Amino acid sequence: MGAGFGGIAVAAELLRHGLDDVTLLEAAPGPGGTWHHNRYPGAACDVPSHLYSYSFAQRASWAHVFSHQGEILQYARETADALGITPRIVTDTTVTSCTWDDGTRTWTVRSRRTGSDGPQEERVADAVVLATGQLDKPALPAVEGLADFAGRSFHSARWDHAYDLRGKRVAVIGTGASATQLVPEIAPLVGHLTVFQRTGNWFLPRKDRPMPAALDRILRRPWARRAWRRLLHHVIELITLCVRHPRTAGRVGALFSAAHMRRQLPDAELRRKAWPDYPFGCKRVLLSSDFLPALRRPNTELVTDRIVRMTPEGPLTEDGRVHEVDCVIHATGFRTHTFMLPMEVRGAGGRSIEEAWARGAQAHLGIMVSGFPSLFLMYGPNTNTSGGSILFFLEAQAGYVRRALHLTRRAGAAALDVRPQVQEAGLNAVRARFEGTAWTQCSSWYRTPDGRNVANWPGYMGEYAARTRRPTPSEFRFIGVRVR
Ligand code: N01
Repeated sequence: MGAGFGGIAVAAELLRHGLDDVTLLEAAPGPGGTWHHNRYPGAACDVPSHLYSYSFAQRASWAHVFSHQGEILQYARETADALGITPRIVTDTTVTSCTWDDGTRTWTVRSRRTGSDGPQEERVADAVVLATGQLDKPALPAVEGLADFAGRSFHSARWDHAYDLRGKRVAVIGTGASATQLVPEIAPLVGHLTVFQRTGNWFLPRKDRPMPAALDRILRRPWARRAWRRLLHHVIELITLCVRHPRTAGRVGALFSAAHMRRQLPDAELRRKAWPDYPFGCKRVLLSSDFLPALRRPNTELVTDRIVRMTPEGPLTEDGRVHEVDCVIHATGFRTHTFMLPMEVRGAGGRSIEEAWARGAQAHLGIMVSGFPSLFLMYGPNTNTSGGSILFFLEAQAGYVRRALHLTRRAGAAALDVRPQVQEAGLNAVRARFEGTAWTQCSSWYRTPDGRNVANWPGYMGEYAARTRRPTPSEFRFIGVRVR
């Protein structure tokens, strides 16, 4: 399920290893996942393109050091085409349920045309992979009276390109990674821009520039690309080093970030308002060299008073001010702890994933949930990264899925299920590894209201690759006898 980068990664891995009866069901009209949906002005990747790309489908050349949304979407499409995945993608198809049958030892996948309540289609599968992402369901701010607003409003991930922002009074709610990219783009167009910030952020420099010609020439050589990727990999792991060691490396990261922010915010009052009040790396560190300068524009105001209600004219803040605007843009992130839900997923004995996740989303290595045989998650619980490339994690997961399916074949079984004690032990290790890290020191989309981090991998990318490289037969219960 899903033909974003996760679905494409797993399909590529399976096809490459001769598991070729693969179908991808995609709710959107085309592949690309988050890069299909997020088309706000300035949408780009803050991970350098040579790392934010598959190791098995390296591009000879990228137009920018940090690619823009259009080029990344194009890359996803081109990869799916080149590897024979595109004809296997069934678009406009929303999966409503996946049900395990204890008798036939197969999954029944029900779906219907996206947006319709018409008849359901049914498919039977030996294994299912849920590659629906962590950041697919836009979240609106929990502000009373949102529907009362009389102007235009939309979410950053569902940008209304038909709405002309030129000369308008615009409010942007939120100052996360999406807002950071879109604010500098729209600020010069709009009449007035009000940016509502609940919490300040740490910033590191990121210049949006075309790929330097000399570097591009060098990187056209495969060996140079491999070396460059390796270098980027290690440089980017420094962010995780800072998060893992807030008292040492984290302090250095904070000093570096503070110097960048001070340079960009010479005005003491604006600097005070924008400054974060939590340790470096607790929330995602934002890579931008143009967001803070955009706040200094004469037509831009940063508001840090809390929004208490939405009125027909615009947001009302706690100081009693109504900020009259024509348009409200919700750059307020995603509902992140629900993963594939509201899809109905029922495993052995008819147990639902909600029951299995009554204490919060959890999965062995973020990939397998005990009691749900031959069901795999891509970008599942505890596999997000604060600094690295998600594509690196997706490739590790794709490899794990393929190896698990091969183990099943080799065992002559119909399916495999991770043992509950293996999942529990892995989860305890993951939880223990968060202790003492910056992630535990503020609230963020990574954490549940009771403070558990269900989104992030607590270590380095390399550790995750090592942990997922060899699924061992003793970790699983093999079920039934293979008949096909
Ligand atoms: O969402 P977010 P995002 N009043 O949840 C604020 C990935 N990504 O779409 O910090 C005022 O980070 C909220 O405030 P607070 C990346 O993994 C990657 O920006 O909760 N503000 C926050 O500022 C990222 O982490 C790229 O106090 C309110 C903002 O809304 C993830 O997507 C680019 C509010 C939400 O920030 C999500 O990023 C973009 C309220 N009532 C995104 N409610 C790359 O470049 C919420 N907020 C790869």
